[in-house]
Amino acid sequence: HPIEQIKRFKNDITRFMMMYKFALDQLETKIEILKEEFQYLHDYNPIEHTKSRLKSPESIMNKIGRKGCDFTFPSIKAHIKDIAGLRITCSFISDIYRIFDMLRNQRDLTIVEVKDYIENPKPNGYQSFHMIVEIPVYMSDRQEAVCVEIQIRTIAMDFWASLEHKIFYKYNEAVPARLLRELKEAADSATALDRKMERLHKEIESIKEEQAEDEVESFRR
Ligand code: 0O2
Repeated sequence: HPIEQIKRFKNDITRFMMMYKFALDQLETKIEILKEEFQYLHDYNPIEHTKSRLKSPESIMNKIGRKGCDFTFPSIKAHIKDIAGLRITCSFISDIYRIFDMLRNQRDLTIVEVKDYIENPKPNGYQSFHMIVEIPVYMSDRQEAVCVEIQIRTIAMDFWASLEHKIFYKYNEAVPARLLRELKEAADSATALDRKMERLHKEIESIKEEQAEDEVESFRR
């Protein structure tokens, strides 16, 4: 019966999307653990904030159309790897690679793909560290390996990307040349700021280390 078929299809979509939600929940817990432990060990927090999102069914459909893959759940799962997305914002560039290393060392995570737009920024100036990871999700009747796209960036990179995203959509993708030029300049300024902040951060960290060593020394004497 068509009504029954529609009900079953709706149920399948909900379960399909739930799988991605569970993958995100698990990753967010992992990040929270890393954050708390790192704060305890180093008295410093490399993560400013995290934001997760599930791609809307409409945007999944558009991407299937663009990629030309089949409208079946296994095909969507195999071809669309950013249905679940997690964005991690850090203060400093070195934190980005530190988080990447911490995630890379987790045995239940498989790194499927890495795109380093910090080493190789996009021509428009976009910078961010992207990775696709696969995480096992255990459900009542099965286990699935689920892909999540993780974007790690600094506050300055995030600031730039959100403005660029707004402008891109406002002009319906046909952004005037002057704005594109100014956006590229703004991306260069963001890079300069990130580098300067990193340098200052390192300087402060080494002063802190020296002070700690002095304290140990005076305690010994
Ligand atoms: P949304 O709404 O953020 O999800 P692929 O996914 O591999 O088919 P692509 O473009 O090769 O496509 O993936 P890539 O380069 O890893 O980029 C995917 C995501 O990065 C985008 O997702 C954006 O979130 C972000 N991104 C990439 N380039 C830019 C850019 O030039 N400006 C901004 N602001 N963000 C960018 P979606 O699906 O486009 O959108």
